[in-house]
Amino acid sequence: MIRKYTFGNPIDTEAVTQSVPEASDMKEFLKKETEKEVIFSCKLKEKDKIFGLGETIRGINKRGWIYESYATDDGIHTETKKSLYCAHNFFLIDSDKPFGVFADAPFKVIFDFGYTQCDEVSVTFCGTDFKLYIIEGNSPLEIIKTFREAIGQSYLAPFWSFGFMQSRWGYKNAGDIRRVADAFRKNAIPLDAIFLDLDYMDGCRVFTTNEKDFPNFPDFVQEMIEKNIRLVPIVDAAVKKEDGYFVSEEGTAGNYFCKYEDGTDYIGCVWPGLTYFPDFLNKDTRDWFGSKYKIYTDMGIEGFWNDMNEPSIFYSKNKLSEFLDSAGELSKKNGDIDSWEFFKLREDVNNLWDYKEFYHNAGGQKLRHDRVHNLYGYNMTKCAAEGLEKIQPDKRFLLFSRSSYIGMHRYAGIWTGDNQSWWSHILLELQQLPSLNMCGFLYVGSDIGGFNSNATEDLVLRWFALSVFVPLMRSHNGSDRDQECFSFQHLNWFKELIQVRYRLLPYIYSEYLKAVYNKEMMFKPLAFLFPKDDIACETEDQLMLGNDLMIAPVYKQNSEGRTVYLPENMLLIQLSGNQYTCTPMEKGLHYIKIPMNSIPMFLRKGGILPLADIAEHTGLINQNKLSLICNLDHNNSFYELYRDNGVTKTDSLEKIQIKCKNKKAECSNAKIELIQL
Ligand code: MIG
Repeated sequence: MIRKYTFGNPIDTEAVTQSVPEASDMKEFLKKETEKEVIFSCKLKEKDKIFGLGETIRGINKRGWIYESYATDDGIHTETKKSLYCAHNFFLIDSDKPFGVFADAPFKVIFDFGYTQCDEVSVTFCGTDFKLYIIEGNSPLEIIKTFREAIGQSYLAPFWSFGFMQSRWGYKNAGDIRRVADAFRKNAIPLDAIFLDLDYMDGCRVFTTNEKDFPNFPDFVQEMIEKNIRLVPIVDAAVKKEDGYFVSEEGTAGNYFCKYEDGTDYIGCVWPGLTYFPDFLNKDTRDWFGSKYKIYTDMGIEGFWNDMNEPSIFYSKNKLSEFLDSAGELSKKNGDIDSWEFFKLREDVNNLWDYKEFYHNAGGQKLRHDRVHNLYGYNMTKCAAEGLEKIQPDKRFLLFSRSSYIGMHRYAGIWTGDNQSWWSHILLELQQLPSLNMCGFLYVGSDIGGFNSNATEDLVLRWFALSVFVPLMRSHNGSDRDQECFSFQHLNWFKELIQVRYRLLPYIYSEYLKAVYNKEMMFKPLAFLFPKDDIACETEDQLMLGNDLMIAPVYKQNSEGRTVYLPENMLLIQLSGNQYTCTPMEKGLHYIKIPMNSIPMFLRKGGILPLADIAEHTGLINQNKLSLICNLDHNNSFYELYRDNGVTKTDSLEKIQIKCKNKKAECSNAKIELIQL
């Protein structure tokens, strides 16, 4: 059951697509209402847990911290941060009477989950126009499904984007990309795509290419397609301000950019230098900017990543002038400034823009940016998805964004931004997965090996061993040290891990499709499936992938394995390249040895894990030949495999029943050859 409460006169975020009846009387939770903000609160019992909020720091149970939903470009994700790139305002309180809350507001919302007072939750809306949804149900999973039905079906990524993909901020030219492609193909390491970061553009001008370093770009795209490697270019939000540059000129002429209060175009600075900011809340801007993706799709490009769309601003023209003026005053002191002046200077230099400086035009309504801040990346990406839909209506493109709001999950996936090469960030990724799924984001992943800081080989290997399960499997970094698998000593270990990904693809993709179509979570905390098991409820470093498989990656350095909790008897499967071992294990705690080149997973009783043969890219996977690992329960096991053509948006979903009885495997699709392992 879902109820809606409307406060004031909110703009439509389009997060909820279902029509939800308006309820009245919200008094039970209302704590304080002023002209500026509205606060709701409720008491927590000792055992209550809180789940949700999508992309945030900290654990799966979010209780015991304060979060601010305000999209922020901050690349240092330590445990005391409050905001990351996204605003995913859905959470649920798991108690005797569990319920979910969706704070549908495009401005800042503060979630105090037992931070100020450990037995109280409060939600502060920093504004008075918003919608609040309360979702009731018998269990967390039921509440989540109700919510997911209300926000509409998640984005369907193409099958090829479930292959392994390599990225690096630092591939300077076509030669660098060729070397990467060749290293993968020469060593027969599976690969489906290589990403293009800023350097493929001409001076970071969006929708251009750099002729000097990437000559004959369309030919280069084709050359890679012939190697079965797709190139995926980055698209930044800001547009270079420059006479003669078509995007800049069309944008100013069409009034497509955000404006100062006086109606002149707002100017800030991002990578290309002085920039304008497309007003993605304006439909005309979206139609215009979205149509530009055709420049690349005409060359054969099938995927994009949208970056810097919080939006990230280095400085605004006005704020920088003010700063330089005050610094100029200080410079008269000939270096003799006191410590307070020095620290103020340092703080000011980090605050050279203000989201209150510029305005949007949303259907004729003039809205100050800070009031709608959390919708910017969402609408940039919606604009891309709609543009791509016009180009080829039924084709699935790869599309993911850095910033997002709930609602964007219908148009694209996300990656979790600039993480670090820290062991704790392997665990952070694992903990973000179920929270993101709750909010509808299924095609997700983080930069394997960490984006910032230099990585060690063991960290990257262990990170890979988690990422083989994650829909968006991309190695990306921007630090000095090379992080590609062929940059380290044990190329074969990496190869064996990536090969496992391709073996697992039928299962991973099937579980992804189930989550999309059935509005379910692909990754669940153990607490959701084993709510009566106290140890399972506190286990935050293992997940259920689908209903049959449990994963438990290593995330600590210098460990030969890890302790795993089994909430029931399961079959331990270790995969490495073509090799596999199976060991039945009893319910309880176990220490398990996990070699660097091997991936453990645990199959529940009655489950089947289907495996494909190793392939060098997704196009070579034989979907009609599956090897089965069965964990028989009273001589029976079963799996329902979802698959489709992986290419079109409609009309190809197939549900296939696979059964094993004693030693005999059967399949509802006669074309599929089954091999029992
Ligand atoms: O300010 O395009 O998160 O993945 O490599 C840095 C350069 C801008 C941030 C993205 C990162 C990307 C980088 N970008």
